[in-house]
Amino acid sequence: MRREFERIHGHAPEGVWAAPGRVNLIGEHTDYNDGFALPMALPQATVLAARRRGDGLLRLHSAQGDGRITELAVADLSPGAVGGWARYPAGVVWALRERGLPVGGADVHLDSTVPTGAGLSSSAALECAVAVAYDELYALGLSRPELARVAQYAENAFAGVPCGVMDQMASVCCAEGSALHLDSRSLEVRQVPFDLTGHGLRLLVLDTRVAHDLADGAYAALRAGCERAAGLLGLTALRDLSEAELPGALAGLPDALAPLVRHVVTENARVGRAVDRLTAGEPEALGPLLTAGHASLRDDYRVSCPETDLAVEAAVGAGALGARMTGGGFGGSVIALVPAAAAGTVAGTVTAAFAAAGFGAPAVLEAVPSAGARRIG
Ligand code: GAF
Repeated sequence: MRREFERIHGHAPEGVWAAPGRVNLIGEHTDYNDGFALPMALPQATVLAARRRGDGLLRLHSAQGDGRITELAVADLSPGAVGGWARYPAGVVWALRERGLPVGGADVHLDSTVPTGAGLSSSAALECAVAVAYDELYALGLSRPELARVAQYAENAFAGVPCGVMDQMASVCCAEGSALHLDSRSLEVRQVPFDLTGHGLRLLVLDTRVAHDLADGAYAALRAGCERAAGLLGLTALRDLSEAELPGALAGLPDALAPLVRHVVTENARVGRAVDRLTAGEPEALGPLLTAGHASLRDDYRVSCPETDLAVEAAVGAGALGARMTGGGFGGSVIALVPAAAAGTVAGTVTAAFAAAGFGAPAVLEAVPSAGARRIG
């Protein structure tokens, strides 16, 4: 990264930072309902080398870009003014300034191993890499939740994607060897040890290669539906509805909203059960919770697609303890918790099932609970 930075920008960087992508074990579409989630960071990350500039220019280069440097005047950044991948890093610098923080320009070189459009939070990784680098370069002293909020604000208000805060919190707060129990209302987090190898398990990521795009209207419509339901129920957010209160609440809701509420409430409960199982040292007991979570996303929340449904069904049929889509949905990736000895069979069976259905071959990765955003050089 240092050599590439020097080649591109003509001088040495002040540092190199990394911010990971994530998979979410359970707790999907709960974050914007003030609810709970249990993500873990991936080894795949966005890496960023940077050096401050005194002239107020932000000069961005990406190894995944077209080779050109995107040059932007920090003082002129405004929502809608930047397109493509550069809107994420530029959005973070804009969001920091919106907070009244004294940030200026920088030379930046980026490289990423997080697959894009796979539901693995490549955009959050990009935002969080910029956020942690700027925090250190400009001595801002922001807390991890504050960095996540800045990155989320950049995505919401600058890039125009109405996401919740889970992906950014995962990227900045996760720790190696653990999943992150996140309360999206308070932004309190707890590291929950997730020892896969010690229990003879592996967590496969089956990327269906059906590109999902959170900027399209479906995510925003679901979010609006949840907010409307909370309003009708007289609640601040659906997080405030318990499983015991659910039947009564559902009876009074329009047919279009009831399944959304059922998903959110049961999903929050599944997060609690998953944390209990991990805390008890029984990671294999996550399996049925994952599969139940998928059924809820498929039947109630309706964000799965034929490829993710087939990956779950084939994985479980081939010996996975449980499987579910992860992330926003409408494509993207499935996670499958598998006994280590069955990993090859599960991956092979899913690939064969895709071929038989006429789908393109999925990409198979392994999820290893990894470190959150940090300086690496
Ligand atoms: C996407 C969003 F960015 C998250 O905030 C979250 O809502 C997730 O979809 C669904 O759980 O990753």
